[in-house]
Amino acid sequence: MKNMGFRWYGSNSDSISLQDIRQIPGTTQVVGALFDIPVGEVWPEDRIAALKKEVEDAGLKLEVIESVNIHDDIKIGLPTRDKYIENYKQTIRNLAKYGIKVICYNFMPIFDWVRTNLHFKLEDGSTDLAFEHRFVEGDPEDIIRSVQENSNGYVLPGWEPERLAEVRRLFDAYKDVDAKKLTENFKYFLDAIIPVCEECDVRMAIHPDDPPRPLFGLPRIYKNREDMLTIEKLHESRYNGFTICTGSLGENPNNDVPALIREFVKKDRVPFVHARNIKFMGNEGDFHEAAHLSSEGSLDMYEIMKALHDSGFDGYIRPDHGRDIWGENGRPGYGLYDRALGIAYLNGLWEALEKND
Ligand code: CS2
Ligand code: MN
Repeated sequence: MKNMGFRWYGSNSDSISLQDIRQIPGTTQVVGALFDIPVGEVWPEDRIAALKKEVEDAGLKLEVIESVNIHDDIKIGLPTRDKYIENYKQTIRNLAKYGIKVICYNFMPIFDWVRTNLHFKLEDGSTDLAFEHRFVEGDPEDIIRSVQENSNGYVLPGWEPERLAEVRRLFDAYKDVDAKKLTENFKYFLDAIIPVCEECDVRMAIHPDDPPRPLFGLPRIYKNREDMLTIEKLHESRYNGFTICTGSLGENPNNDVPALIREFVKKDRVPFVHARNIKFMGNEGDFHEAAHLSSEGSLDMYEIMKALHDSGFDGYIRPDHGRDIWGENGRPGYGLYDRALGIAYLNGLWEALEKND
């Protein structure tokens, strides 16, 4: 696929080098970010320029940013949101100057993704991330502690220690924010930034809630097709787009991921795709992540790639999380080997689909 990418955390905080990425066949894009800029602040031009140069010097491209995170004051709807929205607009303008085409972000309160085990052991001895609902019935601080203690010393995206240290204050701040209020605050944000995106030709791609269900009493607004229909109408523009994360949406067995792809790619609302497989355990929506191959999980990755192919998808795609295999002990979910295998497989499916045309 022409815009196959690989998420990278930067030379200071990733054990994987740009050269490693360059050596994965058929990989042209680095999906990057400035992870050390505190959420809400403007991303400085010189830092964006330096990241872009580093990536390009390695023979790769930087056209997708994941993520420019949204300050909680915007999601809560506090008066201070306007300042953070202005900063966000400036970050969009700065990124546009350096050729960024897509910004992946999410609108989840407090937490980004949630897993209850970062080293879930599979039969073959590999490990991956898992979610079992029985572990999220208690205190959210237990989950935070367990994620932090099990991340091999790496900071995981969305789980920055400074932010989570004030989790009690955040829960309090969200107490009057239900799904309706969160949606209104989302519209306020989109109405402000999408005109800037149109001007600068940068497409926003919201990531689904992961897992796609309310957690700890916090609302979730991108869980399924209905939510997608609501979001696209909040601000009608191809710049108000979706990241279709096959794993996150697929974690709800009622979501028909290929059908969602067909519907929203045709409407030109999908600039970015995360391709990942998961395997259900039991009947309560518990799952562990799986190798990308269809036979290893519950999602049909061929049908997913076929849906992309048939609907003329020409956006950016990356494998999402991978397992830890072959003795690798990296940032959980973000090791080199299994994600590279994922790319080889996805590119193989794509070649077959193209040749069958
Ligand atoms: C990613 C998220 O690691 C992951 O699960 O998919 O951290 C993702 O970057 C955000 O939700 C998008 O902002
Ligand atoms: Mn994802």
